[in-house]
Amino acid sequence: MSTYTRRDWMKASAVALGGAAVGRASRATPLPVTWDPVAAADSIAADSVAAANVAATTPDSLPALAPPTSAPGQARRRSLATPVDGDRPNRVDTPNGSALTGRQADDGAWVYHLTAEEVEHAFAPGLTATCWGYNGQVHGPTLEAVEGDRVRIYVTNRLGVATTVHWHGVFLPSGMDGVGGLSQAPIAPGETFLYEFPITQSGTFMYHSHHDEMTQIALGLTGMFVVHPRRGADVDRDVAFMLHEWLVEPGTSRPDPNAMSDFNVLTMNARAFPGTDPIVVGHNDRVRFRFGNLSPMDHHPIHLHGHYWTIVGTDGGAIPAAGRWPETTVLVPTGSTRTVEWTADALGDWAMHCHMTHHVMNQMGHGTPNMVGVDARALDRSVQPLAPGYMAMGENGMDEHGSHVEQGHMPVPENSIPMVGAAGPFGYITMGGMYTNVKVRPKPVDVTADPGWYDHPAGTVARAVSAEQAARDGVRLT
Ligand SMILES: [Cu+2]
Repeated sequence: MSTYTRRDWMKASAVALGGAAVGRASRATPLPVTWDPVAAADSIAADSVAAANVAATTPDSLPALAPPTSAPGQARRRSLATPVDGDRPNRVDTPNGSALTGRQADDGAWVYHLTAEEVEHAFAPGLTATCWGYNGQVHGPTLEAVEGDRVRIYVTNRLGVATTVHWHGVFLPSGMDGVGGLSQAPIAPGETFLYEFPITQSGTFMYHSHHDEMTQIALGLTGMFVVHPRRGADVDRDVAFMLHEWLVEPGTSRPDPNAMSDFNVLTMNARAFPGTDPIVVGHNDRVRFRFGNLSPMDHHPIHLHGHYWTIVGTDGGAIPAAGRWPETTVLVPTGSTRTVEWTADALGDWAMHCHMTHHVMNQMGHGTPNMVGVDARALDRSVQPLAPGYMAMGENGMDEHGSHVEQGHMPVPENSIPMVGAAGPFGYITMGGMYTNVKVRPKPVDVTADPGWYDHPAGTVARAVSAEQAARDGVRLT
């Protein structure tokens, strides 16, 4: 990534305008508007957009969701490929998502088309909801551009209400900034608006609705916006994650935008574990992870096991080398991006997750009484005649919930998933929500398919020991 100041941007814009002098006195310089967005938008009826050589980008189907298998070492291969639309090869993987790299118009501008619409979205097997997204997907596709591009982004509104799009972190003319009522008229249902601006920086940015944000962001109208530097060293893997939180009451089918604290579905690229695809990485690959957070209320400390990373950028740009530091956890504040880079030098299956423990739970009932340490058998016996199948949860913590559901001992409400996890190679993985597995494998590695669980070398797995074995090291087990 390169560092690009606002002054650089003004300079580049001035060059585009034919070399008008830019300096302190440049505030009066006209914005680099070389087109008439109002006239352009007026000329485009929503139904004629496809004919205007703009891609229709609704995917035919979302990537398949399959629950993990439990057998150790058993290969579990499913496609992790990210659907891409555009003229250029994409460089960023968006697990469980898609990418738009733009179509080049005759005048050299890169053309994108986003359609805001209602989407039936699967957070994980067994949990779907009616959300709002772009191009048939929650969240919208990752827009990829290159520093120096001129982008022309058509936004069609197929919602029943007005919307706008804000290009979060991107330098642009104020009138392209997408704040309904302030920067532009809201895009009415059925209308298509045109956003056009030069891209004069590189880094990790986002886009999201900026009209009735509370409702529209809560329902999913967000996406990542990645700008690659025109030149510079790159990494072997470049992966984008949008973090988000939702309230989907068990048995309901629409996220509740009024939630302020009791979120119960925590997602990476709009999937909750076990619905998240693992990230497959080649041994010793240089890897870049880009985290965006458009959760309504919460920050997320994202933690990777087995490695450390360096925090190299935010939505404000690249961090100078002298200001970088190593971490295993990066705090991604809401409304921010954080870009980290690391070397995948340790083979294995590594957890990556939000470290807020409630954020690695699925649809946890926060009204749950504290049953830890309580023997609930008598309670179960007295309630079961009234509610067959009733079982008090939580006397040993929450780890039993998912496995009880999986074994059929316990039902979950309609359209909900267990509070935790999925079967892993050694038993139950007691994590849900904002969790995924990072799988580092010897090269060459097929990063588009799940390689299954790691085959640990002999003697490298933690194990139970006898009192006799412990005694050899002077550890007395009585
Ligand atoms: Cu979190």
